[in-house]
Amino acid sequence: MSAFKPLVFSGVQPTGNLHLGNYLGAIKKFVALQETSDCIYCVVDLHSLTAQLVHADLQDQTRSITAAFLASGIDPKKHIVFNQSRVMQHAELAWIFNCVARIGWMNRMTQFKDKAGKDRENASLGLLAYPSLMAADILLYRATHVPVGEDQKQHLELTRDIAQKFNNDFSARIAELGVGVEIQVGEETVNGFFPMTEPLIGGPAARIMSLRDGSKKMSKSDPSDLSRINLTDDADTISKKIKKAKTDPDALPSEVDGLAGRPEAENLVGIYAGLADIGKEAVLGQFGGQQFSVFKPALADLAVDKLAPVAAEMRRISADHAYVDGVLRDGGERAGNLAETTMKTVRDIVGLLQG
Ligand code: AQP
Repeated sequence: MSAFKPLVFSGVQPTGNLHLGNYLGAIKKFVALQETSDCIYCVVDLHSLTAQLVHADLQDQTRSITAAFLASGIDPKKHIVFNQSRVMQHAELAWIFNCVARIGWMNRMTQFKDKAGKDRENASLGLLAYPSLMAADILLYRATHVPVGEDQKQHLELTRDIAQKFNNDFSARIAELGVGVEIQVGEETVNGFFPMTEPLIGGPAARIMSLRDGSKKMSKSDPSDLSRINLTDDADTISKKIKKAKTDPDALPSEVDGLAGRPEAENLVGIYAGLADIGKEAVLGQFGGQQFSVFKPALADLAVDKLAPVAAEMRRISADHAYVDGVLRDGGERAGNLAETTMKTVRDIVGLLQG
């Protein structure tokens, strides 16, 4: 009996231009984790169908997210980069998890409530079952760690609930087949097939907010383009958006506590910290007591400095369809082999006839 092998998995939807929130909250962490762990990074194209079923540029958006991964420094040879729909086992395991998870669990998800709005009865079944597919993405590789932004915390908790219920419901069969691993669940040690995956959330940029409203997260679907910095924005656009970002009239405080109740100021300080790889304290150590007329140009320069090389590399890689498609094909084959190994055992555990 051995502990689960450490493995990182995460995904990004091809639903539009990537923004600074996606970059700082997720992709920068993906890049850093490559140094210490085996990583699988996925463009979750099946998930994107929950937002928009008829999608003329899905293929190009899939290539563009892949290009963002590669331009940011993800190494597709040492790790795995692929698009979800190439590995059909994601949908197969999601179906089994649909039968494990409870409708009440899905109904409680804040992302479902936000995205379905008032007319929940008219939302797609896919939108409701989104977290079940996400659990399948992660558990298909028995991933132990998932770097995500704070908005995904609840979905990660649900992934653990699904893993735990599967492990419980099939505990006798898992023991009979001898495919379990000892897992610590609270005080208890249980013998399970799926790990209790840990979310990796944190740092100053775990939740980047809209530049127009410090109470709303920066999002691809915000109708105002001024609310976000897209990875593809040019230097002038980045500077203009930061100049127009909502702030309050006071100078920056010298201590992090002084940001309480000042969401827009806190957001801009968090963005600076995330881009510069320092803490908010260090940013305030440098800019405490200064007005936004001083801080905003410094933030704009830093953002241009950090994002322009990524944007240029993204444009170069996106244009090379043969290269991007080759990376996804190769990653899909490697992911598919790992996925099939898991699914053979899952089918045995559930009792499906195969072979
Ligand atoms: N504002 C954010 N701050 C920090 N992290 C964020 N993420 C998203 N927004 C922020 C993280 O980016 C990763 C990929 O996100 P996604 O595209 O798969 O899903 P999403 O959360 O639906 O992204 P958007 O841009 O906010 O899209 P819409 O507008 O559709 O809601 C995830 O790790 C996410 O946490």
